[in-house]
Amino acid sequence: MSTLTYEQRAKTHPNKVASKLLNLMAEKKTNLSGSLDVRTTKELLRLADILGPYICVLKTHVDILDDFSYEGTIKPLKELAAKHKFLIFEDRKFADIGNTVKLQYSSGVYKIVEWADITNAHGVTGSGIVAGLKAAAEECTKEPRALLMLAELSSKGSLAHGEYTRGTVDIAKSDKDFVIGFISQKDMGGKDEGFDWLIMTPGVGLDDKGDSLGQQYRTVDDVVSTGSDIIIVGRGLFANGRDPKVEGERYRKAGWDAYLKRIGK
Ligand code: S5P
Repeated sequence: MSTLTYEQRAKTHPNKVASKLLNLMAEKKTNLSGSLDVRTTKELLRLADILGPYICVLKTHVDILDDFSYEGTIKPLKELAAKHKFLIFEDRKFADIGNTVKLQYSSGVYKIVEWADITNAHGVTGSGIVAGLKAAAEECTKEPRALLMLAELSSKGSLAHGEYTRGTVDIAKSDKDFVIGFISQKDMGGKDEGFDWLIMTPGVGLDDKGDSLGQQYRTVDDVVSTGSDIIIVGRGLFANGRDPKVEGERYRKAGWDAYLKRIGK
């Protein structure tokens, strides 16, 4: 697990999205990613504007929105990203052969490659998935793009452990520039081979242990102490009448304090 500061890591990271992200984390003093699984663009933009000052990454599932459009949803979201300085991560969880994910990433209703700084993929189909997504990123946009591999999952009974996780880490090694890290619950190593993977961890909650559909929550201190660089928090920030402004600052501070502890400051 990295004990370097985010600024130090920004200087040497081979991927432009990752170094931009590490720099803005240091500048805003936040390693919090807000996961906004809501059904309307209005609610997405409302929460993005309130949580913007506290987050480094806004994680979307645009296929949940009833009223998605590029003009109505993405354009104003991009404006908020510029205003508050956060990156956009579409949690698409690609899981098909290279040629299919290349099309899924670049075409259809969502055209994710055109607007999401970061997306993610499962390793189940093999390393062609990385090559396919990278081909779309190179052919369809001039903007830098980055990929996270799903190495472990937070949900009860997940099959992503042991050999599967190790195989996914091997797939990540196939592209040092495009794959910037993992969705996982802990550090995935790689330092001795020259990789500086970012670990982004969902299933984080300070008030609940889980939900009725298999989600499991760990505390901020717990996940950061096992290697998480960025904590992903969804319902902990805005569900059950929670005040997103209050919870945004609470999780930001908890994440930042845990990071300072890890780097020994
Ligand atoms: O292992 C995982 C991976 C992901 S990306 N577990 C997860 O929960 N996620 C996502 O993180 C999930 O799709 C959801 O968008 C978010 C967690 O939301 P919360 O409301 O439970 O914090």
